[in-house]
Amino acid sequence: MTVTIHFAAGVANWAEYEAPLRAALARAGIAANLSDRAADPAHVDYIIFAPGGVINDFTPYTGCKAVLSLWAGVEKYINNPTLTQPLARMVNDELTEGMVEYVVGHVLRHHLGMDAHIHGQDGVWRNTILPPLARERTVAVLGLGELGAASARALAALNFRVLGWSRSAKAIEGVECHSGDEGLDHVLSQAEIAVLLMPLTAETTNVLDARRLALMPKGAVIVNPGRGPLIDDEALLAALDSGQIGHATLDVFRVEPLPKDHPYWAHPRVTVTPHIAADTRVKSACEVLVENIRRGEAGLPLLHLVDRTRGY
Ligand code: NDP
Ligand code: OXD
Repeated sequence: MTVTIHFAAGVANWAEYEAPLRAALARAGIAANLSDRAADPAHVDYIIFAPGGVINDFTPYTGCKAVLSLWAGVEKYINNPTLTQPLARMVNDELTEGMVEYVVGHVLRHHLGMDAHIHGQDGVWRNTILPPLARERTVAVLGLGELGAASARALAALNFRVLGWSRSAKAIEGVECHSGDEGLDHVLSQAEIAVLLMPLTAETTNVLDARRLALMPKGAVIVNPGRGPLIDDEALLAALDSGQIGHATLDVFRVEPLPKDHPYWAHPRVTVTPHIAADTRVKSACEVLVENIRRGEAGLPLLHLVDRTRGY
């Protein structure tokens, strides 16, 4: 039996993915008709997809057993009314490792006050302002899913006092977990550094608004590798200007690439990283895609299915 797979995740991705995907399918013993062009949509068994991919209307894909996303975040197409097939998002160890490294790196930068030494080599021996130990620093991780939980654990392993926040209640060793609206206010009011790792949904849009930014300790730092619209940009800029927020390290934005004239680029208290916090790495992504195809063909539940009622 040959499965038909339509790779609809863009030309650049096809160039990178074709060979490793064919190799992973062969390793799994799956005979596949894999193409970036679907001759007959009705006969496609699986669609591999990414934002900016070539399909907007999934209706003709009447036999499609699943849409497999190359991205972890699915907000750009979860609300496409024609996408009724099971939708699996990308989760894999390398994606998680990349995010943990980004989060730990940027949290340590702010915790240790590295900028003062990197940018301040002016011949003055300033040895009086020392960072506290990590155990004396409170870091909040908002979103305790695949990426947030792993990041929270890594920060806890470095001895940070880690507060976590998620939609449903969680128990993670070394992390003080909270949920619900009151939980968020409680967490933010103590967060010297807050890391945002929620998905973008109707509920999480502008979750960091002016009121919540004002709850944070003065000079607090935001690290956002989640999604741009989690933060009210106007409110953040005002909070940065007033010093209420000491710095924001932002990887994701409402419009990407971030427009050249956006105030974030020139703001002295903002670090822009160009949506590079955690890349989907081809080899490990292919393993997950192929495992899901194997499961689909074996009648087993697919991994990492998106729950459309939750929106992520
Ligand atoms: P998960 O779905 O595994 O985790 C999401 C977490 O957010 C869960 O803990 C969930 O709560 C929580 N959450 C969702 N809605 C709410 C809410 N309304 N209130 C409180 N908590 C909420 O996602 P991942 O960890 O895999 O990824 C998180 C996001 O990271 C992605 O959606 C994407 O936007 C972003 N991302 C960014 C990348 C980058 O390079 N910048 C790379 C990859 C992902 P609960 O546990 O209760 O469900
Ligand atoms: C993703 C991302 O969602 O890269 O995978 O942001």
